[in-house]
Amino acid sequence: MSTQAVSRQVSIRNFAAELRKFPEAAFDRTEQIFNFLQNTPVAPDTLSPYLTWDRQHYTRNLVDKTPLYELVAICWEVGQISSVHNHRDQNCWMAVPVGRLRVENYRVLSQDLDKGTCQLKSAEIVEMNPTHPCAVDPLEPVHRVLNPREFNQRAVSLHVYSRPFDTCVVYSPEQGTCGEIKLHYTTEYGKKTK
Ligand code: CSS
Ligand code: FE2
Repeated sequence: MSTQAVSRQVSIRNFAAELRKFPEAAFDRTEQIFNFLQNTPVAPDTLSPYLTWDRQHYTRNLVDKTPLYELVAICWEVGQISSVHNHRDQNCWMAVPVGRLRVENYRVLSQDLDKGTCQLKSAEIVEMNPTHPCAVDPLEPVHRVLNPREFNQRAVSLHVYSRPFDTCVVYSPEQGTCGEIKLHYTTEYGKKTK
């Protein structure tokens, strides 16, 4: 029999309220917020105002934003994949209250953003699910997230990005190219973005 304590689920509202209590210093390292995610699973039924689905692309739904971080709910249809990207050398934590997701990390061997060229090498692969959140390694921050066909279910992830960011660098490991893109929200605080 498992003796592991099962953490009680909290509403996304309480999760966001608790996150707001952390001091600035907590967002400069990964450990404290990672522990918070690990100990504070979000009840899936409370996420409904933030869930939007699009067959063409995963959706990005803003839940909360402060000068220190943004909290974004991302909805993944079966088979959807993010580009290979970085987080602007900032911190990112992810929890997966619904379904499972795979994170594939890459090592950047070289990068020249002005020329738009790069060399990437595949690194670790980790799975996230309701009991396994993850923190992006600040030393190896390039990755993609995917909801593989074989998982055969929709997934929802919660992302804490510190600081808030609206651009990132995307990479094509096969072609050895990279470039900056702008990020958009599908909904903000439960309402469609204009
Ligand atoms: N960083 C991607 C999602 S995968 S972590 C995004 O915000 O769109
Ligand atoms: Fe990411």
